[in-house]
Amino acid sequence: MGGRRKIKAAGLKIAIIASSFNEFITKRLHAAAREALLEQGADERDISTFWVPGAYEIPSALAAVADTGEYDAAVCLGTVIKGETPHFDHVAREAASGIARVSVDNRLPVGFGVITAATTDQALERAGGKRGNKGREAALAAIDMVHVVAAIKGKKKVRLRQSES
Ligand code: INI
Repeated sequence: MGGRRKIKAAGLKIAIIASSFNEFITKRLHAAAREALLEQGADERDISTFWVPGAYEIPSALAAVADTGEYDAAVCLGTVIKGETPHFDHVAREAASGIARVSVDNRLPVGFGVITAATTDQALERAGGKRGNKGREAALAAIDMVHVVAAIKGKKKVRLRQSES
């Protein structure tokens, strides 16, 4: 991800939904997502993590989170690896489309941090390796979207991005 404007997570209540399948990778996404939220000013007590069995279960947990009406944003984390099962395509598709649907239907800003990769090595590259960390990216996107939506509702003009480098 390129430059990032100053965004703030102070005062935001954020749910992280993470799937336990391929947990050794998703844990890295989770650590980076939490770190990004805290770095952006979120209070530890305002971050709740809910672990689900696999990526397929993320949308229903996200719907439950949305139903509470208590969260400003959510971050969805998971790792789907093609090598492991022929039903990779179903899991990856349902996770992605379910997350998008729940997010849009509930007007809940959600960061998408579900890795879909052909191999474990490719997944690790995206979980803190040479291709960054999808967990961090998703956390920053979620809080970014809280501010974008607020600006749209307030009809304010905002600069969405500014270069850091
Ligand atoms: N779940 C994942 O999160 N990642 C995977 O790679 C995966 N594969 O490959 O099977 C996976 N499957 C489990 C699925 O998400 C459900 O938990 C399971 O089908 C029970 O509903």
